[in-house]
Amino acid sequence: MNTKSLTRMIVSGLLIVASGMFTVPADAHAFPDRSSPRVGADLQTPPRVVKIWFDAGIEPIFSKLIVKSSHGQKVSIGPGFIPKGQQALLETHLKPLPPGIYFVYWSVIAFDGHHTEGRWYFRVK
Ligand SMILES: [Cu+2]
Repeated sequence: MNTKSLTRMIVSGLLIVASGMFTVPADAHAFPDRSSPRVGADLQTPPRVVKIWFDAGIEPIFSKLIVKSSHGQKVSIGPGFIPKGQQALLETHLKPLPPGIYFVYWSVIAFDGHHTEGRWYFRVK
């Protein structure tokens, strides 16, 4: 084997290793990383928005964020949205909230096509 073909073999081997390192794991579905308000928060001032930051990119058309009162009345405006320039932030605006407990329902499809959803609450004093 001459030097040229040996070099070619080593280079192609390195490329295979490199592409393996940057492969996104198949289980990279999206889970909440943090939120505003925080999960279970007791708030003196009613929030005007709810934001959830995810640990992976989410699909805009399939991702939903809805907030309901403890009586099941929807208090968020629209289905939730991903702000321009963001990939992993889901947000919704809220109607003015009287004191009470509010449930946040989220449902997203990650870029890998996997669905995750959950529910948490916060309280306005
Ligand atoms: Cu996944």
